[in-house]
Amino acid sequence: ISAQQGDSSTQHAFWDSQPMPHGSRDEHQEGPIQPNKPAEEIRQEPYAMPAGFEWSNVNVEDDAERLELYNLLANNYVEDDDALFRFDYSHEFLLWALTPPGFRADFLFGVRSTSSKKLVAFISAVPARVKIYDREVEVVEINFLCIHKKLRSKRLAPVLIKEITRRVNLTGVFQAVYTAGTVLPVPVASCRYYHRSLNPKKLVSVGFSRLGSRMTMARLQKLYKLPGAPSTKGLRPMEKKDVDSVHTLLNTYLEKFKIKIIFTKDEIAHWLLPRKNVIDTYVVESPKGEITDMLSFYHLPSTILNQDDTLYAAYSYYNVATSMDLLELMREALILAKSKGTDVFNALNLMDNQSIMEPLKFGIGDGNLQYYVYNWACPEMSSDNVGIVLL
Ligand code: NHW
Repeated sequence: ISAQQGDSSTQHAFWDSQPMPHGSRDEHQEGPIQPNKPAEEIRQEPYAMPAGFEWSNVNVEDDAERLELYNLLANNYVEDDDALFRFDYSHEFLLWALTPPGFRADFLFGVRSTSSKKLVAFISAVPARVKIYDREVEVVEINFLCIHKKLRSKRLAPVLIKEITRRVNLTGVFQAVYTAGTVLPVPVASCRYYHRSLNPKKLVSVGFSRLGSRMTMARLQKLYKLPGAPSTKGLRPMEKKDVDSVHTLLNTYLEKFKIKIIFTKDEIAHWLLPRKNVIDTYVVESPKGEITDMLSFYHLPSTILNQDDTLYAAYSYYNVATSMDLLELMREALILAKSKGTDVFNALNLMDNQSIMEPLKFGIGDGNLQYYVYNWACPEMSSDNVGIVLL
């Protein structure tokens, strides 16, 4: 799924007022665009809401409040350009995505109607540490910005963004990373989604892919056929006892990219230990008991809007191959995803992924995913320098 593309040369009443590079990224000195402010210089009161609306933290660990968030997103979050599909983040997924080590209740909030108390908007921030070129920076990852369809184009999004910036700044953090399908001032990198059919018959029937003029369904199914089970010796689901090894393996691999997360061990446990229908991580254990490789993918289904059906999609997350080719490792990921009922496997052309796309029969998607760093100047980079996957 890709949201619509914007144009970086257009006027942005809100974004042009923000500490983002304007014009070319390369004209700026590397580092913060606006210097950090002491707490007493940061606005203490929440931004004003339009009459009839109020701020509200959303406690995602509470089943009833999480259901409200689930419903807001399931009905109003990201759709593809043709409005055929809409992301359907599951309850368990939202819990996983929004409660990593160090998460804060006041960074997960939205807007309610004062009279009905209905949740009509949301935004989230979770803490992380990233390295951008040679500098390590405390950041938040911003995600799940959503405004109810009936309240669109009323300039509510800038208020949510200013409010989350204020709350994050009050904790001494002045940078953020986020991704979007839209071009805003100014991306640090631009990645492309690729899609690998696992269930071509369903993908054609729901309009995700088309049968070419000289293609038959039988030939298409043959083209995308995969073995029923992986064949790599020592490949097994990641367990708690693997956290230290995976921590070393992944952080070491990520060193070579120009922007990457620096994971703590607790974060490795949170983000990678398997959770059913949310995140799958497999490791390869050598006969000597060493963890030599890892693969991971997360489960993000989409509602098929004109039919009462769900498209089951898996998204490539973090993969490290040292004892085998990345290509062979990713083939195992496809086989595992397929065995779990996935219809399509999606991957961005970041890290070393570009090399596996063609041989593993991925097709290029339409539209880019833009990467942003708030309040940070640095040169733009190509997608193969990106070592961060956001959800
Ligand atoms: S990207 C997914 C965003 N969500 C969706 O696409 C869901 C469906 N759409 C909606 O709910 C992943 C609405 O259309 C939204 C905009 C809410 C998108 N990022 O209220 P107005 C994320 O969650 C600008 C940033 O009238 P609306 C990442 C737009 O350019 N800005 O629009 C989120 C315009 O500004 P401009 C976006 O349609 C990162 C203004 O909003 C944007 O009713 C957030 C119009 O506002 C987007 N995806 O609501 C930034 N989409 O200057 C975090 C539109 O052009 C920054 N806009 O006039 C860092 C903060 C923390 C810093 C801490 C130090």
